[in-house]
Amino acid sequence: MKIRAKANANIALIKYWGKENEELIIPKNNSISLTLDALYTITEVEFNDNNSDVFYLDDKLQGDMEHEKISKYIDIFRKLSGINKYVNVYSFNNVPTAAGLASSASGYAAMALALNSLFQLNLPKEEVSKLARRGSGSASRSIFGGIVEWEKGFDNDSSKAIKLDDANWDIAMIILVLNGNKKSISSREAMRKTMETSPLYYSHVNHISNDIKAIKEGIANKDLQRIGEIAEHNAMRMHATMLSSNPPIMYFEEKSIKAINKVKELREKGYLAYYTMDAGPNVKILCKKSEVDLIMNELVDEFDNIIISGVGQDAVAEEIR
Ligand code: 2P0
Repeated sequence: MKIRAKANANIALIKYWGKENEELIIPKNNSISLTLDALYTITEVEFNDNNSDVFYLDDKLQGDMEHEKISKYIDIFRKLSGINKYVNVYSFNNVPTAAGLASSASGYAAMALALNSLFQLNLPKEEVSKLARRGSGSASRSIFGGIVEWEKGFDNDSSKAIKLDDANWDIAMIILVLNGNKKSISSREAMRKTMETSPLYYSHVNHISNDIKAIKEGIANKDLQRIGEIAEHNAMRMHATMLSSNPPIMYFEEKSIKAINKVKELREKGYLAYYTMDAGPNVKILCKKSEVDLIMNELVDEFDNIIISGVGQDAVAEEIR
C-alpha cells in the first residue's frame, strides 16, 4: 500500500512565536493563518522491509540528522498504532525549502495525514492536526483550508487547529520571493532565543488575545482592511521581539524594506494591500483577489520572483496502490 497526501502551506496573519512546551510543541499563543493553494507539499509513504526509515526530499536522500528527526516523528505513529514497521517517505515541495515560505507547515501536515492512513489510524482531521503539530507547530494549521486558528490549548489533546472560515471571498496573497536561500537561523532556534532574551517578548504575547478578538471580527465581516491592519501590526510586533533579542535576530533584508515601502505606496494609490513577514526576508501581500492583476502591474517592474496565491483547501490523502 502506498499513500499520497497533499497539504498546502499557510501564512499566519496572527503569528505563532514561542513555545510553552518544547517537547509537545504547545505554543505561547493562539495564531490565525490563511491557507495558500500555490504553495504545497506532496508526500508519499509506504512500509519497507528494512530496519530503518528512509526519507527523500525533492528526490534527494536526506542526511543522518534529517533521518533521525523523521524517525522520531514516525515513532509517534508506530506507538499509537502498535504497528512496528519502517517507512519510505518521499516528499516534494513546490516551495523553496526553509526560506520562510512555510515548507515545514505543508511538509509535516502532508506527512501526518499520509501516516494517519498508512498506519490505519484513520483519525479525523482535528486529531491529525494535533499530530502535525508534533512535527512543526505551524503544520497544525495546514490540515485545514481557508482561514484557520491554532488554539494553543494547554496539553497534547487541547492544542489543535480549527477552521474559522472557508475564505471563499475576495481575498488573495501575493508572495515576493526576495531570497529563496536557506535561512541562517531556524525559526525553532530563533523563537527560543527571543523568549530567553527579548524584554519585549511578554508584552507582545500579552497583546495577542486582543489581536485575535479583533481579527475574528474582521473575518466575520469579510473586512479586509481590518484584517490587514491587524495582521501587519501583529507581524511587525513579532519582528520587534526578535530585533530586541540579544544578540538581535533580523530577518529583514534591504529588499524586504523596499517591498514594505512598495505596499505602503500601493495603499496610497487606493489598493487594499497589507504586508506580512515570517522567519525569512520574503514579503507576503494580503490583498483582494479582484485586484491581483492591477497590483501585479505595479510590482512586475521591480520584483522578478512573484507567486500569486488563492486560498487553499483542506489537506487530502489517497491510496495510490
Ligand atoms: C507562524 N512561524 O505562525 C510563525 C510566524 C514563523 C513566523 O510558525 O519550531 O516551523 O517547528 O514549531 O512552525 C515557523 O515556525 O516552528 C512559524 P516549530 P515552525 O507561521
